[in-house]
Amino acid sequence: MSPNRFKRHTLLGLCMAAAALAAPLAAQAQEITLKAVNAFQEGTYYARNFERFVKKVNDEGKGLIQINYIGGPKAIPTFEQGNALRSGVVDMSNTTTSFVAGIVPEGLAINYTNQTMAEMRKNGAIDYLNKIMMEKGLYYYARTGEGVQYYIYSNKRIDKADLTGLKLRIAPIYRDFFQKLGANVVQIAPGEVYTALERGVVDGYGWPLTGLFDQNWQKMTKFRVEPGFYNAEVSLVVNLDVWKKLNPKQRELLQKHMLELEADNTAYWKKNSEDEVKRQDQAGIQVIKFDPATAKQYLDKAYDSGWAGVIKNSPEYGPKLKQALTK
Ligand code: 173
Repeated sequence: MSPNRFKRHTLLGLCMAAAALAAPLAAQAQEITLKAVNAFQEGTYYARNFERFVKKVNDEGKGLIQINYIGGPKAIPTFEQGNALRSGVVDMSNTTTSFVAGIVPEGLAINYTNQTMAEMRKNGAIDYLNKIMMEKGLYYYARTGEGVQYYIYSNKRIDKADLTGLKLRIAPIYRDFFQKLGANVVQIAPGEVYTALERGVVDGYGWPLTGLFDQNWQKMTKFRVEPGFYNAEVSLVVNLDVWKKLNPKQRELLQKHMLELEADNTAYWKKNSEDEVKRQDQAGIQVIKFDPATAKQYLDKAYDSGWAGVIKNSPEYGPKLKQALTK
């Protein structure tokens, strides 16, 4: 063998060996694992859609994308998950725009609109919200729930749109409205509401129509105030760097699941709400129904104060969001 041929052989061999070594590495690089956390306790109503999603993605996404679900608020407290996402401690959170309002107050806007998620995808509102979220290092990936309203639940009888003297549990979504009604408000994560009611820290709470029973709140609840207000929202939010890093195949899979989630949402929540109304009734939760004039006053306050809050917190984007979402 000439020295040259020897060299060539050796080189070829080395290249082949390197390729053999690199192959499994390349295959691994195709699969990404997203570390995910849940702002709701595992197994509870607003956790379940997400938990089904994790299972489906993990089944279909082998070799492409896997979700490592590290748990609920015990892993990271509900109101700290936004910062954990932003700093990359976790890659995805099943949360709400309400829980990440400390970072993106503009997100509350999608609760204060009557537009559906499908409409907001179409008319560019979600793209606009994402432009704002991306400036904060977050990406609004998918809505995991819509189609029910929020209510005031109380242990004290309420007969007018004035809650002076009442102590109410809030999340950011309700703050301005309940304060406008004269209530004292305390922000409490869902996992601590039961104890707060038990100890009399609060007389009641804001919450969507569904999801009381898995946390046993019916035992601590006497009244639900009608009408409901706003449009409840639960969503999957992703760390922006991670979102950008996904390759086209990984995105395609997530896109498919986003569409599935958002297509199923409304029907699923609607069906559950009918059952929930009966169940709350059977559990002895009485409905306080405002007369039409009081209801109007109550709802006007809800929307006016909600939007005023968005605009106060975001003079730049707030007015544009209001204009786009209250058409
Ligand atoms: O905690 C809340 O009341 C809240 O903001 C919320 C939003 C969506 C679903 C459940 C709770």
